[in-house]
Amino acid sequence: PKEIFLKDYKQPNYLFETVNLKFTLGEEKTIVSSKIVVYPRLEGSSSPLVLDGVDLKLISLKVDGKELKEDDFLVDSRHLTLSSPPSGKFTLEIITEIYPQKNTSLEGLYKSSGNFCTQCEAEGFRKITFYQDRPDIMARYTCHIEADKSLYPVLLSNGNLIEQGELEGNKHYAIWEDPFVKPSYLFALVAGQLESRDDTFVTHSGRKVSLRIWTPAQDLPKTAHAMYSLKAAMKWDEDVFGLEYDLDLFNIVAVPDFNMGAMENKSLNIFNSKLVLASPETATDADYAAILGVIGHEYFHNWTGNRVTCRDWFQLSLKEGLTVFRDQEFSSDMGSRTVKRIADVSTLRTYQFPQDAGPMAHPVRPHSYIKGAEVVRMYKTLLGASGFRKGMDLYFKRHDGQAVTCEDFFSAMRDANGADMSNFLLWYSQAGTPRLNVVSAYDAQAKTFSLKFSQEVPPSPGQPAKEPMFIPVALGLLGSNGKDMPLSSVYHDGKLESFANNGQPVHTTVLRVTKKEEEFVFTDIPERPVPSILRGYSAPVRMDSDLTDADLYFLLANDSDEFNRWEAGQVLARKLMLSLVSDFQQNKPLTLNSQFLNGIKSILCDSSLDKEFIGKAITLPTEAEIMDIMEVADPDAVHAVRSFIRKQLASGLKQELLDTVKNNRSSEEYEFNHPNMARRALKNIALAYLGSLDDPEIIELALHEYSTATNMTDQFAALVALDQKPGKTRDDILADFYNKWQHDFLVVNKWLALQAMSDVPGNVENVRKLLDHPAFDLRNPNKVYSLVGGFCRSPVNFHAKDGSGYKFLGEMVVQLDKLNPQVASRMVSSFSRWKRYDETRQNLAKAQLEMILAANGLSENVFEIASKSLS
Ligand code: DPP
Ligand code: ZN
Repeated sequence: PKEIFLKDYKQPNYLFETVNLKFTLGEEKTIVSSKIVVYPRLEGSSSPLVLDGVDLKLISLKVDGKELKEDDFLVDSRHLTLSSPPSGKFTLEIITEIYPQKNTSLEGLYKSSGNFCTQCEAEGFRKITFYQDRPDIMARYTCHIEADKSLYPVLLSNGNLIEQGELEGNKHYAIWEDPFVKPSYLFALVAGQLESRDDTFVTHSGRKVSLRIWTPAQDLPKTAHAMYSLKAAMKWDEDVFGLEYDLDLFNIVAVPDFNMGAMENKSLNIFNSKLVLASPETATDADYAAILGVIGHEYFHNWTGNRVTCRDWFQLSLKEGLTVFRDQEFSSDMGSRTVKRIADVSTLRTYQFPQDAGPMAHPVRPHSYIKGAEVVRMYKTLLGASGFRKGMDLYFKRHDGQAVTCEDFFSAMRDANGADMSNFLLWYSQAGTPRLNVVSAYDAQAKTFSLKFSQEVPPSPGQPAKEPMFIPVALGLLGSNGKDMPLSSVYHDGKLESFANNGQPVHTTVLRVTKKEEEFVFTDIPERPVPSILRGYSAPVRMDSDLTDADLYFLLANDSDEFNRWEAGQVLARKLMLSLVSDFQQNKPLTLNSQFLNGIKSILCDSSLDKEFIGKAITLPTEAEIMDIMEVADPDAVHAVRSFIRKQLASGLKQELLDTVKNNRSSEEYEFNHPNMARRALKNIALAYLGSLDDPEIIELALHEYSTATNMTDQFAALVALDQKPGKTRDDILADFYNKWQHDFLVVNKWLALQAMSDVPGNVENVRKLLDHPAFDLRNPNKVYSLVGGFCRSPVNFHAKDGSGYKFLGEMVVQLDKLNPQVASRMVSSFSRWKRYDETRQNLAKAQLEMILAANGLSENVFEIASKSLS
């Protein structure tokens, strides 16, 4: 396979005006008839028309009503080429046969648990019919579906239902028409035995929209939270961005077999059931929060993705970065902004930064979701909320109905604000995480405080040398009383800028760091301040500074920016963990300094703080985060050290943790609201700490919490606490949990994941046994993500020095690739960081990658990741 580059983009020679699809859904095969009105982009030009098509059986091909002769076209395994189509506008009619029942890739049209559904992003439509399957081909669609009435009573597609009726032989049909132009990746079809939860939403301008969430009948009671989330999202997008829904009907369908989380098909979102179905008894607070965020995300795509779409797949961040940012903001407004920011930054550090530093490093363009959202956030940081809104308004005004690029988004932001954002676009093209170093100096005589920034972007594959980036640094200065000092002015670039704000004191400012090295000197600073730098994590960089431990403890106790309070604790924890890792590697005894324990204690016992924030602030950085900042990642040492600190904190703060558990139990009914969730979160983090102790009293406590829990959040947390120690109690409780919940596949997936992620020595054998458990099925992505994906997240077992973990993953990837290349390629990416480990592990992982690459009939998805990882 040949790699495709952004610079190779060419406008299509032919455009499509209308697309009429007809599906005859059957048990053996499905017939797809497609009638497309085609015209050349440039009048009078003639060139071959090349259509994409994979795994299709061509039955008939007509141009302007006439069947084409064999010499007039060419079909190979990926394309259908018409060598000399008519020179003007013409009608192309194609009939193909497909086999959705045999489609285990879950791309294109497939059958899942008895129902038909589609997944077309990015290139699934070419598995349905021959088409120019690229996002810059936007057309108006109708979709006619014909199927057995008893097996498939519900027939759905995009847009409005314009006709339906009965047919002979117990069949029926429905015709859907989508008035908006769309690219093929947003096409969707669903047919099956489904029922809906119905509601309505009246838009700002008075349009009454029918909302329907479709699931098998028995799951309907579990869709209440999804409906609540949808209505909240619709309201929020009107309030914050002035964006209204544009049709009279909005459908969501939940399916159990789905490669990703969800898909924003125009007016017919298709979701992984995991992100729709919830009840207090079966879903945790984290599930509820994820549902809120993803329902919002897919809904927000209606404007950012669907009305304005991507020109090509290198522009993925145009819709994903922007829409992830929008869903983050939505969740922040619905809960705690600081806690949401902390959670998002942790994700960035655990998943994105490691990738940025490895062979799979790529810039925001083509396809980094989370970093793309950080880039959008920086526009808002630089332009302010109202400037950002102006930019969004201009973006829609200019590009509604178009397929555009990241530069178009940038231009709208810049032009709407007349802003100078010179090298900001580098965020889209330069891969790697910038390093920002800060050195401070106080001049008591001149009463100035200087901050010297220097930045560097590490080399990445194909990009050996980098330019300096445009880094917005939000900053405040704390006085010795712990309060923010008012900022009056700063010298920079030979100019004195004052922070005038209509006579109001300014406490946080945003510095624009754009050069390799540059200095900012604050004036009128009466005493040496402690700087709070990168407030709210204003740019996705790795920052080093000359802040002392004392400064960090001071920020942890006092910073008015809650994010940086948390961050100060994390920096301290990272330093501590790295130094203990080095002790561990030198066989020195490990000890925990009392200052750290006291810092955690004072946060834990500070009743003025938000409980969810406390939970975050007493949680140590993940093992993946620490491995990412080590010269050579040492999973055993990192795991030993993190477990050691957890245990020390648990024994040193046992009473405080016990009190936290007792004082935060809830007796009332489950509610999804911030205070209740925060209380559960804190209680359960305390319980998890306690679970690290070898203490019969704690086992009693956890068993008590388990048996008295009235919701899944509390029940699962108790299970997690008990899962930490191998033995009979653990085995019994895991068996009990399965017996209770075996009828509910979403709960069973939690049970699989918990066991897969376990640090119990030699766990690979248990995981292998679970492959044969009736609860497991290699064809269901969620189960694979739980069991195989979960296993790869356990540093000790996945990276076991005997190679057993790598061998397991190698075998799984080869098996999975035959069924579902997308799922297999997600799994293989756990190998992509193999060079970060010691030589023994490197050789073991490399051998598995080579074994995978040597496998017969390897998919392109897996080939790409495995070969890039090795290069
Ligand atoms: N476009 C899809 C989404 O935004 C891909 N997972 O969720
Ligand atoms: Zn998305």
